[in-house]
Amino acid sequence: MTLLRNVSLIGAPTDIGAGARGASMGPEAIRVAGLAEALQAHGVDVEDRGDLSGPRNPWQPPVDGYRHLPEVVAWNRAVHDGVHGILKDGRLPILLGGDHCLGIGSISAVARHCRDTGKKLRILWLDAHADFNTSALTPSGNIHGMPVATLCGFGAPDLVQVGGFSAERPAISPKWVRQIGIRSVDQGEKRFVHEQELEVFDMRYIDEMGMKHTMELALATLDANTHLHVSFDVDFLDPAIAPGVGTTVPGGPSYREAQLCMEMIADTGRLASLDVMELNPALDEKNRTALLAVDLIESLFGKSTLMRK
Ligand code: 4U7
Ligand code: MN
Ligand code: MN
Ligand code: MN
Repeated sequence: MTLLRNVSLIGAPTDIGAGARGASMGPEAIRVAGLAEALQAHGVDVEDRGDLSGPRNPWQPPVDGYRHLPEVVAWNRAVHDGVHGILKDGRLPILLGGDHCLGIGSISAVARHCRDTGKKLRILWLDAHADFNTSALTPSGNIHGMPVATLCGFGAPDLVQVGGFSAERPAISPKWVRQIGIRSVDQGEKRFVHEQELEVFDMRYIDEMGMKHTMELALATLDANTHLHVSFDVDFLDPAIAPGVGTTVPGGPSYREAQLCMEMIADTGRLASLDVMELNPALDEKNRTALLAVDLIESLFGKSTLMRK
């Protein structure tokens, strides 16, 4: 296995794009749950670059279909620069969110890095939601429901342009994305997902075909030149095991299904960047969701492979 063994943590303590307050406390909760120590115990070199900073959450209603657009832009520029700096140093960034609007900054940095280094980019989007809304489609105006569409060029120009991209030359193509665990998609959003031919392995698919088959398909086209980015929205998990998120949707992957998902990603040896998003300690119980996230991230870095050998 050629897993990158040099990891840099970077926190983005904000809930600027979310519909509930509290994801701003996510980075510290993950640190308290022992992420750095757990990865170090598996032989990973871990550096913590601390937290980025940005505007406070003014908690205002949407303007032209977006809540807090200027603040979301500022945070995403900071995340882009932070993540891009880590990649340039040859390390694997783990973005500690923060809400999922920050996937725009993180993945635009990864896309820029892949373009500059001639790597093929694959994005696994682990989430209960497709996050494919636009300002015209959104029922809430919350930008954490828009990052995938924005990265594909369908979003506010200031966000589409993070990382030097444009609507004509967006950061990513829908073809590079595999969504897993999806079970809540808004009506207009659903039409747009089909129109753009996003590859979605929803919960119905996982129920019928199993997580093993799902992950085999989702990981099928990786090769030695692939940069694999995982964007892990903690609401991917069933709320019975992961209550500490702002947007729970019942019927998510069980503990073992989630572990298998992470283990199969680890087995590819291609993981090169990671987002851990939407953890909301204000809604958690004794940090159990953060502890579970750490447990799953350990599997993503090969914990169970190590146990087998
Ligand atoms: B998350 C929602 F309407 N689709 O757009 C919206 F249901 O990052 C939820 O995946 C978005 O947690 C959830 O507001 C965004 C809603
Ligand atoms: Mn979600
Ligand atoms: Mn999400
Ligand atoms: Mn959420």
